[in-house]
Amino acid sequence: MGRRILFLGPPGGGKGTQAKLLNEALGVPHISTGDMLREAVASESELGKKASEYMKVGDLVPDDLVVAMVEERLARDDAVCGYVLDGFPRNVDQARAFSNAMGSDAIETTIVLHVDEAQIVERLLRRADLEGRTDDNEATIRRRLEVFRRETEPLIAYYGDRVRRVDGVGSIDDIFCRVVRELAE
Ligand code: B4P
Repeated sequence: MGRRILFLGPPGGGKGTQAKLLNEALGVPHISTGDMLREAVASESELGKKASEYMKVGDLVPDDLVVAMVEERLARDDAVCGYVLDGFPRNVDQARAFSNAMGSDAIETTIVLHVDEAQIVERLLRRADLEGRTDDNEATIRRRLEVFRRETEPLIAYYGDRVRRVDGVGSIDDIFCRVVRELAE
């Protein structure tokens, strides 16, 4: 099983949830650009100030900022044996920049989680109640879904035969079993 894995899916599709489980199972770092950007916003760094204006309306943060952030993270020792990427690359330009910087096999397997739109909105509104994330309101969720369809879905064709499709509806444990099964094949 390769250890350079990308989770791709709509907002609320369970990428972060499944990527964390896989990172524990494989012992390679979980690299979530969403988490990294939220930390930058919370610390009010220069990157955070720039990212915040895009994130609060549900748009993607500019590619150059995100690509530089990921390259810096992957230069750390713990990523030498692999990584679980969550939310990056988010569009074809980021994927090309990543491949140019890290090599064409920098992603061995892409797991695509499928969840219908009604369930996504329900999950994210529930998270809004629990965690208070400012981008989990209905207008921003709709915008993030639109951005996903336009910018991120084309990555499924881009990664071609490296893609494994997984049904993202059900219990978290059941979905994780499906992910592990796909990676084992
Ligand atoms: P992300 O942090 O990636 O946010 P997300 O798409 O909502 O996914 P997340 O991982 O948090 O949620 P998950 O599906 O696991 O991005 C946030 C913003 O950051 C973007 O809009 C963008 O502005 C910016 N950004 C991030 N990466 C970028 C990049 N590369 N380029 C440019 N901009 C970037 O889970 C959602 C909820 O569902 C959770 O509450 C979870 O508990 C629940 N859930 C999970 N599995 C479930 C299940 N099986 N059943 C029921 N609920 C479940």
